[in-house]
Amino acid sequence: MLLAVLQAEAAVLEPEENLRRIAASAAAAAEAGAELLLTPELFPVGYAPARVRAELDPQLLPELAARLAGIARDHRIALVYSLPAVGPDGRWRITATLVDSGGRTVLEYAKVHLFGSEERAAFVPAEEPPAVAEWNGVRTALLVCYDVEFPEAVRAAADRGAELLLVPTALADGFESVPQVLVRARALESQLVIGYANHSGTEEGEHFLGGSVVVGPEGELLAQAGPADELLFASVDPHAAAAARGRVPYLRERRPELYRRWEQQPRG
Ligand code: 9EE
Repeated sequence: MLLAVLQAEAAVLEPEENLRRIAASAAAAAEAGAELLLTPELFPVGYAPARVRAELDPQLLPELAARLAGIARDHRIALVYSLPAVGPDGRWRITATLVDSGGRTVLEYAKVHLFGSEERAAFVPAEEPPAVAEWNGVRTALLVCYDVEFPEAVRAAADRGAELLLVPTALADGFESVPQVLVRARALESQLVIGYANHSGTEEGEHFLGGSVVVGPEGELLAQAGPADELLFASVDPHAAAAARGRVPYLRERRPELYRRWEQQPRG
């Protein structure tokens, strides 16, 4: 199956402009035969936690979500988008959503590991594990940005059966090792496909790396973007995760009960 990844600079607090960009990318991706378009963290509102929290009217969020589902439906392509969400507790979280090509919600996830003081001032960290749902016959899960840098988070998705992990991100310049080393290692150690979609350019003074990747379950690069705006495509084998798990049984042979006991042991 063909996956598309949008890497671009978002306009901070200009959702109309960002939705136009997503719609144009969805049209181009569908035209090229892609079944899914993955977009970066908070792309519809721009990656600017303090300003988004202070200036975005949360009443706009349901309408933005409905219009993003409409983009998926109009172009007959599944879409992963990331928006802020206000919980019943009134607190803001960073979320990601997968809608299918009919605009129906398949998965929702809220970011568990917030990065840095600005994110922590604007949002609260969620506590639910990544859910897994079947999308186009592939067990799929979502994480957001910094979450994927923690092996435990990816393992939690793999342990629930995920074979495809889709990750909107906002990674600054200078952190090449995250897509090139950590994301590839996460895919190899948990034996799944990872799509990692970053911003490029500059938003609110922050320079983004670009360098979005799609990685296979042997840690191999299936596609990688340069530093600039790009619509990246990767052909993904939906059976590759099962094949890798057949060759090396990490998931079956790990010893979680033992690791839990190790964690509970006093240490000197
Ligand atoms: N938005 C984020 O969660 C950014 C994570 C960046 C972590 C890193 O630079 N290693």
